[in-house]
Amino acid sequence: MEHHAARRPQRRLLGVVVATIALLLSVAGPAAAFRGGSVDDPAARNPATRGPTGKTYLLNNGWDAAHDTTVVTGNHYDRVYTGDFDGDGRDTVVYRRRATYALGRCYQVFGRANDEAFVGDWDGNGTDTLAVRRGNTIMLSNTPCSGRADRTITYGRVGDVVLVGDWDGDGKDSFAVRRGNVFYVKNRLTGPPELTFAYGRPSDTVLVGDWDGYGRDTLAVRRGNAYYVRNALSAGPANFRANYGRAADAALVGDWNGDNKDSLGLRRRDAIPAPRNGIERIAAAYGMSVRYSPRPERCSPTAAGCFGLDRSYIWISNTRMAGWSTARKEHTAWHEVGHSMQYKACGRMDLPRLEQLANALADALQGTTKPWVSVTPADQRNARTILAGRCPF
Ligand SMILES: [Ca+2]
Ligand SMILES: [Ca+2]
Ligand SMILES: [Ca+2]
Ligand SMILES: [Ca+2]
Repeated sequence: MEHHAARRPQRRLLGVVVATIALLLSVAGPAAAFRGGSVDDPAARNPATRGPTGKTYLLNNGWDAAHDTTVVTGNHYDRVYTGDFDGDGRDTVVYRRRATYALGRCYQVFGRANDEAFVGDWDGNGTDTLAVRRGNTIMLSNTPCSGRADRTITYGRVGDVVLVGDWDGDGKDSFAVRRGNVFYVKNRLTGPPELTFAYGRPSDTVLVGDWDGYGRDTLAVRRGNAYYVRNALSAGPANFRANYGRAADAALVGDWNGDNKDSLGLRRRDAIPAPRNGIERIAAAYGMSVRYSPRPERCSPTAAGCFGLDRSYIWISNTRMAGWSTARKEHTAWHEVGHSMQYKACGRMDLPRLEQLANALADALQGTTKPWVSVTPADQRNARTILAGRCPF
């Protein structure tokens, strides 16, 4: 279709993932690191316990039911962002490991592992760059691939949900704070909010995008697989509703084809067969399935179960587990889930006391009071830090 809006001097946009339910939100508090820029799912603000999984991204340039592009990137447990990091007018999906961001043109090291990260075009030059938030301080970079912040500002309150968008269409992104279903929008990086309005419900997932291509970002809310899109920053009915994907998909926002209109992308995990036992149910609750190995040495000479970043399943040896109690087998499944949380929280697997910490996580997830053999109080403390969405190392 002919595109009639003047081409904006840039593209903003980003959006990050997050999905599903948060059983453990109560331990998360406001702390955790990661909702990223323009998508906020209140049920999934803790990146370690309920961050989405999958490495397949279905990008749709319109609002029909069929996606236009399939992208596979990163591993199943990476945290991802979207943005136009090379300034070609198209957004791409990039992943983050610890404080390193794989932006395509470079691996940018910026901020710290527990920082919340945002993507935006802060200076309006057409290229998105990163910002990180620590407490109520935001450090902005306008220099692609640089590890140094160009500007530091104080913004909102610790624990606020911060969104990014070009609210006034001047080509520069700025922030908004979400408190419940009230949005406080600023078009400059400092000063009081210029616009305050209510939209949707506090429990809604909110997405930010320039849906109509007129240059201004507005909101959409998601309920299940229904998206209610509004083209004005004000209370009022949705301009349109679209159904897309599955409720279990995590949503991303971007202008994938460079037509100046933002649309949806979905992060889809691999299919999980219907669980047939306790181990499979535990895995499924965290986006994984279970495969069985006839040989006990399948993963390593000592491994009973096996977790890998390159796979969306737990590998378990029935041979090795023969004669084990159900509780011990299920502990193994929780242990492997613990490994996925270690990675989500820390972005790496070469952590101190990796196996003992996974056992401490398994204990905590099961609500066990008696620690698993060789789990120390320090392991338990580190497990609590991970369950709160932060890396303890
Ligand atoms: Ca691009
Ligand atoms: Ca820029
Ligand atoms: Ca702006
Ligand atoms: Ca587009």
